[in-house]
Amino acid sequence: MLVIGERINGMFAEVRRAIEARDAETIQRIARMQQDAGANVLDVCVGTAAGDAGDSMEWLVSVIRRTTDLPLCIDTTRPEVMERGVRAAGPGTIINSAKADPAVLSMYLQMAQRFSARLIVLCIGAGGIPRDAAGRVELAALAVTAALEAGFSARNLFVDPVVMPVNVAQQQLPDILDTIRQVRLIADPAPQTVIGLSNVSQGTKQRSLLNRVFLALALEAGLDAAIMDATDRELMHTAAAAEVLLNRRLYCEGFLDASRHLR
Ligand code: THG
Repeated sequence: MLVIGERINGMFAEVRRAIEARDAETIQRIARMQQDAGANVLDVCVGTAAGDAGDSMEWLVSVIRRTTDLPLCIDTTRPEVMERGVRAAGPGTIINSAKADPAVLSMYLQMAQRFSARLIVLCIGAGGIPRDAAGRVELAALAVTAALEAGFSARNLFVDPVVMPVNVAQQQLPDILDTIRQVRLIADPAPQTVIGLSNVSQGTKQRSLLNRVFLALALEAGLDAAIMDATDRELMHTAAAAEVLLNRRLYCEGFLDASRHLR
């Protein structure tokens, strides 16, 4: 699976302070820590940090770029902030994210093509987040159609079913797993799937346990990528073990010890 490290996000107080103080060392330390833990991509989100979000995004990306070559996942709802981040990050970047609304989608597909980027599409339409799997898959199909019509390979599209916290919308979690299962049937080649894993445990006490189990369930459903806490060793070991047990990765003695080096 593709592990997208979630920690460079202004949602975390330490990161917000580092952005506001233009403290490059703190950001670079968090970037290297996630890379060393096995992250394949780093999510980059300014969050609610004070100041101009575009300036902050460009600063974050340039600071991370000086310490690692990992692809970045530029996380913002604002197109002008997105463009500055994607431009600074270089090719292979993931645009995070577009809603499944035709006008928005078309604008982001063009941006992705202009910068040779991949694109995450959220299963959020004009009517918000659909309540069931069928509604989410319908939005995913709309996004895939728009991508193919624009000449954008479905392989470079990530569908995000939008994970809700278990204490807010428990009944939607099976629908999210069903969406992951069904998205691969939309087209051949199929779009990929991605989730914001930590959403599932927000506001709960057993965060790591809930994250681990939901990741194993989502991998069984066919998940390709997750924005997650790569520095949670138990979580990373769960991913490795689940991939072995699903025959996605070769079993060998000591695979848990070696799991950091296998991805
Ligand atoms: N889909 C996509 N992108 C996303 C999400 C998604 N980006 C943001 C988010 N969801 C994924 N990243 C995080 C990062 C942190 C947390 C959850 C998801 C988190 N933060 C602590 C909290 O809220 O309790 C912050 C605690 C602190 O302040 O230290 O849990 O779904 N495409």
